Amino acid sequence: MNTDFHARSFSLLSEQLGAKGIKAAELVSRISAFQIAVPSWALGAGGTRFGRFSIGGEPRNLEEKLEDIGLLSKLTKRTDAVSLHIPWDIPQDSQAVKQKAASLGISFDAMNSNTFQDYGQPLSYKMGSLSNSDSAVRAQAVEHNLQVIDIGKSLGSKGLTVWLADGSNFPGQAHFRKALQWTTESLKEIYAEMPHDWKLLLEYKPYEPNFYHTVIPDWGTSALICRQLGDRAKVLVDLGHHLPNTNIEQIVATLMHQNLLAGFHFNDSKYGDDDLSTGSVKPYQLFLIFCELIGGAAEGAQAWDSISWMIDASHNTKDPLEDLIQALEAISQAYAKALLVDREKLTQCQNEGDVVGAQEVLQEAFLTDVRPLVREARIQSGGEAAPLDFYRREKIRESLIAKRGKNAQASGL
Ligand code: AFD
Ligand code: MN
Ligand code: MN
Repeated sequence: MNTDFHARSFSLLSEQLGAKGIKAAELVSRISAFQIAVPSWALGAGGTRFGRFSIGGEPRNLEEKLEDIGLLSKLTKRTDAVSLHIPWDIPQDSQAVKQKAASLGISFDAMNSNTFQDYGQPLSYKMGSLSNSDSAVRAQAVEHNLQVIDIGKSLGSKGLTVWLADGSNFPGQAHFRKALQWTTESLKEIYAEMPHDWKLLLEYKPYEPNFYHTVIPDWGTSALICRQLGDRAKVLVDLGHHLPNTNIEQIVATLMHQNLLAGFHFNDSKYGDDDLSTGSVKPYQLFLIFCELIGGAAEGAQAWDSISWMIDASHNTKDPLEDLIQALEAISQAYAKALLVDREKLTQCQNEGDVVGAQEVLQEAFLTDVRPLVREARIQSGGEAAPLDFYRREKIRESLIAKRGKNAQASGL
């Protein structure tokens, strides 16, 4: 990136924004402060049930995953936390892992439990976990979540994300109400043991891996359960966990209205839980979600700092680190654009029924090229002006392959 080009584009944009009474310096500091956690499982090539294509140089263990996130943090200055998945990321020595992470400027975001696979535990989760009709399986799944909390406590995490694959594939297979009741009772046991400075992020998903029903299929069911657990249980919105054309920005507004938004798993999709790079398919939707977040926080619906931000994407085709560089950029751009919305004018248009005017307010912000702001935030924080160019110019993937091997498999199941 030509620094002179950046200086000129940043100064021109600052002037344009200044003419609207917007201080570029303030935007830059808000963008710099906005950090997004990276999931440990996104650092290796993803896969589908139709196969997985290794990228080479993937992390082989938790320490190497932390190194990759440390690199992302150094280049982009947009991430300072990792979200672990247990049992994929069981630390052999928690203190050593914590020290390694601290040396890289990485903290531990919410922990993710896993009762959607069998990994040698005594009782199978094939017919469900927290919702299983066998109380012994439910007890085992509760115990697993408590173990995940214990590991999280040793690392300094303050959150437990629960996503359940529980559901059924055929009509008649499950008892809808009993499955929901057992799930709620099991979550109550987990919640009761959770430290008082932790929060439970309850994730919903309409289908997959079960294709007839999922016990927690939507934001409403998650909210109903959270209400029965307590005020530190809130709803986690994974962008890919909605049926096509769902109005996600409305869900975000509704949850904030009840102070029930736990946070996000950012990704993008065309059809289902495709786990594509955030912002690669529906950037306008991502912008509209940030409009609700910024408006909701500004109007006191829910505090910005009470919301967790994390990417949850992983797929077969991109270099995982390049994918994450693009995702972090897209999230920062959507956030920056949403900060430009003239909310006073928007409210006036809404009150006056000026539909065209309201769209103009949103489009004015969305169509502003905010890359100079995001780049300035990166540079001022000591990051690279153009992280992707740097990553390729310095042949970082090639050096990871040389160090870790061509077909290293990310640790995980
Ligand atoms: C899968 C699920 C869900 C969960 C993630 C990590 O769909 O998004 O958050 O695995 O457990 O992507
Ligand atoms: Mn998710
Ligand atoms: Mn998912």
